[in-house]
Amino acid sequence: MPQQEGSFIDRIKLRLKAGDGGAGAVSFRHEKYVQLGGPDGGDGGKGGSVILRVNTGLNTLEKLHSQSFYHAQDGERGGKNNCTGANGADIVLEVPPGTVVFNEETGELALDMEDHPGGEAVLPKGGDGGKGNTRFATATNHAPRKATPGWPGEELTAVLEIKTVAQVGLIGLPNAGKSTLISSITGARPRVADYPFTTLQPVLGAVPLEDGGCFVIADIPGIIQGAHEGVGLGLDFLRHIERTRMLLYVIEISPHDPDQPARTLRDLQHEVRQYSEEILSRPFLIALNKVDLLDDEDELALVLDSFRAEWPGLPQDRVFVISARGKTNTETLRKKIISMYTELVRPIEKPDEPEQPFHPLNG
Ligand SMILES: Nc1nc2c(ncn2[C@@H]2O[C@H](COP(=O)(O)OP(=O)(O)OP(=O)(O)O)[C@@H](O)[C@H]2O)c(=O)[nH]1
Ligand SMILES: [Mg+2]
Repeated sequence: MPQQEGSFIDRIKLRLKAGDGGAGAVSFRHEKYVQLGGPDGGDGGKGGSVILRVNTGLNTLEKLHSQSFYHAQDGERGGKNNCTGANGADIVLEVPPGTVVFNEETGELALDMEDHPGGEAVLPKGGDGGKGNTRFATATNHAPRKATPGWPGEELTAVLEIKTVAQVGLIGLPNAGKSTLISSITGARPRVADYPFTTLQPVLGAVPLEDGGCFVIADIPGIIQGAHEGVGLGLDFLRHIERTRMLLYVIEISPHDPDQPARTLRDLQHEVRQYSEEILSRPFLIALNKVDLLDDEDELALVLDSFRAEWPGLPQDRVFVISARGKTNTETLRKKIISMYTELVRPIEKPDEPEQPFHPLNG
């Protein structure tokens, strides 16, 4: 997965204006001995469009940020001799995969690049050219003086946002070991450090599947209590797990407070709920990380007891005790993520026995 240096910008506002169509021409042939020949005014050219094109090597909107107004070229006027005016040139804006565009005035979704498998979409569209007077010649009117102006190009004040394309999302407090985990189960190599908010932009790691396909895990910045009120980096980054099918909560085990992990999960889910009930209701796994910090099995037993007391209905195969750094149990977790994901995307074979939807246990 591409990781880029430079500033990460995942939301920008741009004024986009497509080119106007050129006007049709009013013109008459000049022929020897004929004072006024027939009409020969050509049509105007089409205005250029603004085209959004996915570049899979990008993960930021930074480059588009250098300008706030993009104007595709207008079409040229029609000419004499039935010459059609030249079409205006399109403008191509390269965007990262998963980019969505909102109409700033209405707030409505104007475009999701994921709905365009070819990776290209037109928004806004250039205006058609006007008609030259040749087109208005009739049996009774051989010398029409009529031509039409070009159509105006569409315009849009657009908000472009990246909604990362990933199937599994990591959620956890800062410093919980999310980036360490993604680097131990995928090829991604995000920065890992012993301070909160090391990760400031989504990092993607691909997990290959046996059938040759793969899915993508997204590591996002940590969220903390009060994030929905803007504490820490806020909840905005949850946008990058909106497209996921399942979540993996990464929770640090505290050696001296066995009840902490259960409280942390509750807090995390509370924050996710403020952002989206729907995301919260997605299937999830829990990785209790940094088990190496515990002195012995008894301490681990206390943590698990407390977790079970707080979440009595939680199936046991959803909770993994791991050390992301020491790679303890990470392979088992990786296999579970793969099997759970595969199960989720598999077409339902027995329609009379639909799967029960998952619900957060405290919901
Ligand atoms: N002891 C121990 N330390 C770990 C383990 N996993 C991660 N760490 C350490 O915990 C610290 C934070 O790890 P990161 O992977 O950067 O944590 P993060 O959740 O990505 O943090 P943010 O990006 O700030 O949200 C680093 O110093 C890691 O080396 C583990 O299994 N055991
Ligand atoms: Mg990180």
